[in-house]
Amino acid sequence: MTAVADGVVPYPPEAAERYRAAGYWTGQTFPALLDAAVADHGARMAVVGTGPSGAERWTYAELDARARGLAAGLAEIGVAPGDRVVVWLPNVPAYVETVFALFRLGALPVFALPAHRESEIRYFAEHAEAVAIVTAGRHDRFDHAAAAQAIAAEVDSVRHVVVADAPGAEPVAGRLSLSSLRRTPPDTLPGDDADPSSVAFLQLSGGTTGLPKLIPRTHDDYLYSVRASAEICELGPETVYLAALPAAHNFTMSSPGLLGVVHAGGTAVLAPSPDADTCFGLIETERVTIAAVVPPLAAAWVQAATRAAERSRADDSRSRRDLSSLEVLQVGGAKCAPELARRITPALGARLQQVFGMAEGLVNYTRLDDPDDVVLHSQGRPISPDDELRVVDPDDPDEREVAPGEVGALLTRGPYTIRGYYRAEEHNASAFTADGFYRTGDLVRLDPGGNVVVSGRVKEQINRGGEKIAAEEVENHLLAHPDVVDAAIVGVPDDFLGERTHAFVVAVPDREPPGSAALRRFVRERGVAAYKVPDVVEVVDAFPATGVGKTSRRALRSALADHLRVETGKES
Ligand code: OOB
Repeated sequence: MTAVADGVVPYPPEAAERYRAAGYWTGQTFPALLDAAVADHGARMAVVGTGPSGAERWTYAELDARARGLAAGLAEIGVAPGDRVVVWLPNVPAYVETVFALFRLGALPVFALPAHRESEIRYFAEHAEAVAIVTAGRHDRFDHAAAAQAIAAEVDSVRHVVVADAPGAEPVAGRLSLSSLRRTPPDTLPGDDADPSSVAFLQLSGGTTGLPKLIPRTHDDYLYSVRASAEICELGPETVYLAALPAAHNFTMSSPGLLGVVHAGGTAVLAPSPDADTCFGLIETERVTIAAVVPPLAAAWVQAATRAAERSRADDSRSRRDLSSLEVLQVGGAKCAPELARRITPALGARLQQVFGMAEGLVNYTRLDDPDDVVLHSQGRPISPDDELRVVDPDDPDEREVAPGEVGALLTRGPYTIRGYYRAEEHNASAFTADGFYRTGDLVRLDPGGNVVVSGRVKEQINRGGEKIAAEEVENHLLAHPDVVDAAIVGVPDDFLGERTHAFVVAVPDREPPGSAALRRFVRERGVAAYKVPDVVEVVDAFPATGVGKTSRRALRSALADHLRVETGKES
């Protein structure tokens, strides 16, 4: 198996030196992060959530004992330092335990989302040469464990499927139960002396091309962003953070997220579902102080709180959830419209913080003491004084910067932004500049205070309520259908999601064209995350000519989007 470092573009030595000298990279590792929390806050509550055997509450000392015990069990079945392990779990306490167990072992989590399906997980396992998949049993009406077993049978490197189940559950052939792997916690484990400049895990990118990319993050770079985020968001031991979005997403993990909470010695509450009912209940009972959501979820929470307020005015006997502990609601992952932003504090009583980040690195926050205008109309400013942001003319081959305040494509480089995707030499050549700036694909302008205002994107990706869809990936799935000769996906403005997907398909001539429902089913049955299944599939005779000679996919998609706007009269 290839060592992970082989596929990683390292930070240039002089940049690394500068980031160390500036005090950003401190040499802290993930095991050391947990050690510090245990030393300073061992008896405080670390994780609250619902697992397969019901409610769980673990202090830092308990979390650590579990993680060490599981690390020992994983070592026993042959998971070794440097090995990659796909973590495909919903928001359950075992997620936190597994991630820290892998860190303790010096093994690298490969983070997958619960919504991912066989097609994505198989690719992550293959590309990372994972030795194991840790997953749940049935969740969200889908048998994750059975899918993981099918993948293990196909992918040579995958030797184990570990399922987070209730202790004492019936054993199933071909699976290991996570609870049966727990051993007496040993005192030392290989990850305890991990090299802080080495890669700690592989995170996922939404992707713009056929396949999602893996993002290698080091202990040094990632933990700098975690500590600095915790400070910007004013986390402390009294913080109670609600993880409403998937725990493995970069926002939930580190902005400041679950890891920021560990750094601060606070409590992380894992919501089994993001809906307002579940989350409002948890906010009330756990006295949650901060939560992170994507814009459509913020809108759903605002609506639910507003309705509850109206009901309680009409009928005093109806009980209304007490959300008064909630100080901050972070909104990010997709653009938060000012109209939505304005409704948040009146409805939920919490301050709004906008977060514009990316798994590749750069994260921007509006600060908690920013004036309303900044909080409502911008996506904030970078974490670090050494985050370099260049706003360039997207049509200029020399990528010259636009005039201050003008809209352009955002390029960035800094102490926690990667220099390349994992094992993706060809893609890296276009995704990064020669001097190491990441081409984010976002169109932005900077206001006079240095705050970023996101206005659109140049990348070929659809942002469906924070869930990222690479147009090409879905087109390839449609093209696999025997009756399809061409396919193009465009984003259509949507009041709730920001964007939804519309697929145009050209069918094989002289045959009954496949119906829209059949094509959607076809994509779903290829085992992709449900959010990637096109919302609408439209079969057309031919694609419009784009007038650019050799058809560029981008020109084609934009022509189709224009055609849709004319048809529906809807402006983007
Ligand atoms: C977060 O990370 P990813 O990797 O899922 O997606 C990154 C992309 C950005 O390049 C941008 O296109 C979009 O998501 N985005 C936003 C946004 N936040 C992210 N677009 C407009 N406004 C925003 N506030 O989505 C992510 C990672 C860490 C923290 C927060 C979000």
